[in-house]
Amino acid sequence: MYSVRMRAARDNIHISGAEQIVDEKDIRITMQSLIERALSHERGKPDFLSILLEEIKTPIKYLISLPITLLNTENVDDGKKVAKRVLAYHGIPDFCIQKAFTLLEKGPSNGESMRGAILMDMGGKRLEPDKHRGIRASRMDITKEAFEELERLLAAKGLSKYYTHIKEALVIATKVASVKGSIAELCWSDDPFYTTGYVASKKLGYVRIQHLKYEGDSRGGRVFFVENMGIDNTEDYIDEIEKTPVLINKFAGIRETFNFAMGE
Ligand code: WAQ
Ligand code: MG
Repeated sequence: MYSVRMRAARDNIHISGAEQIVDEKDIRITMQSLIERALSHERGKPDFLSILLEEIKTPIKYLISLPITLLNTENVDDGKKVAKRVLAYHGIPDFCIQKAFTLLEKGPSNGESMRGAILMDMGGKRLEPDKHRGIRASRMDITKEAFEELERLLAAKGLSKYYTHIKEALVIATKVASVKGSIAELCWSDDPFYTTGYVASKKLGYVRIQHLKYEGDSRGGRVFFVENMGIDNTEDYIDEIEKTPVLINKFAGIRETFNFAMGE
């Protein structure tokens, strides 16, 4: 199988990135669709586009997706409050949560988006070696069968419009949650009109939260909250997030809760 990865930027500012794991026969069509995406992104036209093909030579790790929980919040205030409570439920200190929100709200790379994620330990320390690039979860995808199941259940909830965003976010969140050292992930999009985000973890699954930012805001990002770790373990952690190939071959389903019990 092959890993196909795309990223696009303008003036060295991240516009979009996406990737798939495909059979040899699907290489061309996959590259074409990724190029099309890069050239028609709502964040703007790239002046740099990279597309990369690599045969996967290490064993693929197969995972069941995190289950999705839908939280319907009223507005941004409400959405952020809920996201903070879900993070706090994991034992993440308040000052770390606050720092993560401030970073994403301001644009984590000098007011702009990073290509990858912030890595934050429980002392609030940022562990990513390059604070402009961040840590990029990579070499992962979902099988056709699992995706069809996801599609079917999303359609039943009236969420068909959001297939692509949800699929890709669920794939990243599932991979990140599976890596030893991960506590939880916070994410909202840098696409100006995509205001839904999530908190995800092994413990609670993928908690989808509407309204994590205002429409028109092109600041967003990801924070991977991790246990405190030494330099060697940080290197191993980053290596696994970025390099171990992962395929999700089963979708774990969707739950709907309005009254999320968070142990208060
Ligand atoms: N690994 C690490 N960080 C990444 C990756 C990756 N593979 N891809 C993107 N990021 C970071 C980067 O800083 C982006 O600026 C930021 O995340 C947002 O990326 O409806 O669309 O692709 O349930 O804009 C979540 C909600 C949508 C989906 C997330 O993120 C839903 C989204 P985007
Ligand atoms: Mg984006």
